[in-house]
Amino acid sequence: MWWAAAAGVAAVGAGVVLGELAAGLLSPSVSPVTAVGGAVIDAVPPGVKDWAISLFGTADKLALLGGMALVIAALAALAGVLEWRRRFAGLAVIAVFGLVGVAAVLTRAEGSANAVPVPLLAAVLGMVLLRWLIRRLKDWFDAGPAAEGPAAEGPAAEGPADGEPAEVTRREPAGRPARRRFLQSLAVTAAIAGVGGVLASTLRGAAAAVVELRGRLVLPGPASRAQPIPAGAELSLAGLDPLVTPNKDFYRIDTALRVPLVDPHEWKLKVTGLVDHEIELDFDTLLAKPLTERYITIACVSNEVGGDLIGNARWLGWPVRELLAQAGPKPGADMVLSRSADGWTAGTPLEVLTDTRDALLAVGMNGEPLPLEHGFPVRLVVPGLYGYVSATKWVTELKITRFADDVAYWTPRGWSERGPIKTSSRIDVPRAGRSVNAGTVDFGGVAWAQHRGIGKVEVRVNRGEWKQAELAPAISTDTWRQWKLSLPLGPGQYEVQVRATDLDGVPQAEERAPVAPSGATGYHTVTVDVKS
Ligand SMILES: Nc1nc2c(c(=O)[nH]1)N[C@H]1C(S)=C(S)[C@@H](COP(=O)(O)O)O[C@H]1N2
Ligand SMILES: [Mo]
Repeated sequence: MWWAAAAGVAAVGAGVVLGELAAGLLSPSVSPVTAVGGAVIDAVPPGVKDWAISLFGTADKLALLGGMALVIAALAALAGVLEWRRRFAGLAVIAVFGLVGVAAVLTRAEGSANAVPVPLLAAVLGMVLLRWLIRRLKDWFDAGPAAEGPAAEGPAAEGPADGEPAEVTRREPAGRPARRRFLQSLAVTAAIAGVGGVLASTLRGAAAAVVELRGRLVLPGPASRAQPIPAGAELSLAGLDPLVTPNKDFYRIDTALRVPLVDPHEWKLKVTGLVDHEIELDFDTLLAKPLTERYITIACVSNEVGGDLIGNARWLGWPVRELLAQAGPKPGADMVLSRSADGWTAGTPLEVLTDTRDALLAVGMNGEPLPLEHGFPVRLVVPGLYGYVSATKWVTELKITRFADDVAYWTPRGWSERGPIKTSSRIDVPRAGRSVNAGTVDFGGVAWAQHRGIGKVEVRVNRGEWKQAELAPAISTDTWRQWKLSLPLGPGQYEVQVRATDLDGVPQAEERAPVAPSGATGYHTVTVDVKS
């Protein structure tokens, strides 16, 4: 029993620690353990909170974490014992752990969707390890009277074990290998927990420092305010994505296995290459510039037709064209190769960064400093281009160069050198796979053609006539636009399609194309079941 409890503690410990490690890599602002702790703090009645603060003072957080460690260890020991007694009983306890973690991460405000599966991962690891250890323990036990019995040696130090096998200490070698195998497995699991714990806390410490700097940062107000959102731009139709995407729901795409942790005080942006004056810009200098605030919808080239790798935010930043004007690009230059702290690069046409559009060296997203996952402290946001050729996060260098001389990260990997966003539209209501009642059926969604603007959205049923949808007012040509249309439909199954046309009168491409090399095309098509 004691060995089973030890197995529980080691297995759950390794799972929790690996979960912390995964979270530290994927989403440094969210730790499953801290999320659960935060949920506990929020849930505890004020009286208890005051009592804890008066008891522990400034060590209250440490006390909470210590208390959580004790509770987790106790439950883990219980899971071990239960699993020893009855297969799956302990695993069930760990599964509940995992679900509590998911719930905590989901409800944390600072959360990011990336962190949600992490507690589940931790739980699965804990379950696999526990199952493994208990199987080895059973093997030892089953080696029968020959074995020294799981309770014969080690646990004696921890108190008398009431295991029957302890009495039967016939010292035959048959049980030895099984015993050794169990102890080795337990040691391996404990080592995973130990090494993982050291790595996780190192990572967590570095992340915590940057998270704290970000938390203390107060961004200046904009010199040029965001365009007001016109009345009616957000349609009231349940199931539509919000017009402005909250940061925690914003899609995240990058090659960074570990989110770069950039201290804003150490951040510098170098402007190099074919310029009259090289520039080195630091964070305070950047914040002192007249900043522009704009709603801009960014999208990923990997967004499938109907996909959700797109989001609209209110960005705050310094127009890149002003920085480039100070640097003075030399004749012949046609590309800006932007580089991130972790070495990723994007190649953006120089003309796009010097024309009148609001390409920003952004520091703010929806009224906050950039989230770590979205490029803290500084990133590029360029209306009209897919992210892979423009939206460099954690940006540290702009090299003015020529497409003939430099290649960006994705270009040799099967993606086109230039990446203008293709006019597209999506049906969000009714949600796929959901059936609706016959009568008047509401359809709705979004359409985008950044920097050209959406002029028209049409819907057709069963390849019939295109019917014009109602278009919500646009925030600007750089943002997506919501649409809706009500159609009378009797019972049956229907194929519904949408297409958008930009303000130049060019409709989106009908021909289906995959995401590579330059973005998917084709009409978003959904099948709708109408019930009588
Ligand atoms: N440093 C860095 N910046 C990057 C990327 C990357 O891999 N590394 N990916 C780009 C891609 S492909 C997209 S679509 C956008 C996504 O930005 P988001 O994660 O803030 O939504 O970031 C861009 N900026
Ligand atoms: Mo992307």
